[in-house]
Amino acid sequence: MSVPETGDPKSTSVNNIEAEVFSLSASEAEMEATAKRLRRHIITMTGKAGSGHPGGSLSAVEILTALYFKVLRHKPSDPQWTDRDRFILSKGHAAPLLYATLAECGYFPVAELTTLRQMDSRLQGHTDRTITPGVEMSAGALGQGLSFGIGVALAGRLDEQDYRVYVLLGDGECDEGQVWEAAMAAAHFKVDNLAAIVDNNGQQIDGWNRDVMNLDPFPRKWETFGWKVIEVDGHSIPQLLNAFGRAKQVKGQPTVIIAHTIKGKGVSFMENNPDFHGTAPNAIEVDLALKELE
Ligand SMILES: Cc1ncc(C[n+]2csc(CCOP(=O)(O)OP(=O)(O)O)c2C)c(N)n1
Repeated sequence: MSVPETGDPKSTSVNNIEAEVFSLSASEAEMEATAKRLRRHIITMTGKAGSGHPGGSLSAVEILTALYFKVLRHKPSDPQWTDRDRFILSKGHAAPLLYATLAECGYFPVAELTTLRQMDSRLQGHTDRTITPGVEMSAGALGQGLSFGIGVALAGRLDEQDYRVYVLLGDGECDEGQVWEAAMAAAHFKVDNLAAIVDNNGQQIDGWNRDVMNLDPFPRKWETFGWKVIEVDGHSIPQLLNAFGRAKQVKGQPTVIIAHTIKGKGVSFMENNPDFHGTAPNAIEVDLALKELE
């Protein structure tokens, strides 16, 4: 068994890294265990930093677990590998989740996670592709990732490469006009090597989307923009894996997976609580959360 040079062997051993190309053999039980570790990392990292975005990181844990531990073709020892599938985090404030996932895969040591948001750390509050191994797009200004992903997908088509592109959007982010311009373009150009995933937790920075700017009827909007729509329970790894498999079969149009999730999922006092959108847990809350995540 070979573990990527940059990784922490203890944290990656359960993920069964057999070869240079990241293992696709993680079992459902291993992925559930990984998801719980990711949640613990998110709590620990944001708690230590005293700032950050735990709510929208916790809601997308299973989405990233399914992608990074089963679906994506990627190589943690070579983040720029030309043939890699591309994962683009458009909702860049969920950086703690992406960093935790990349560390668990072995892109950099798990110990580095506690440097979140420190001066000179590679792990800043929002993603920066120039400093963090495995990060594909610098993000934080919402609304841009789908456009970026279409460009990456079209480049792959022009270069006759068979990689696939996955873009994770927030549902509140879909209040941004640029998302719909991108949605039109992806359908027009029949970008079928791209799948968008919406972390549909119903909330954004100020509360419920339906009160801030209602997106309903959300699936129908995507459909009428020319997308294949798949709806799943975004906390069910089997449902997510099934959706990613179905998306690969879709030809001639892009696919959106609307993943129904709960903001703050896994920590009782954070669930559906917009107070934890952009506020870190304090020391007492960290202890309580970690107990719930044992
Ligand atoms: C262009 C832009 N406008 C405003 C913000 C401030 N902001 C940060 S997160 C957020 C809410 C995003 O909601 P959603 O996409 O649903 O994220 P989630 O609930 O999944 O964390 C807002 C408005 C921003 N980052 N970028």
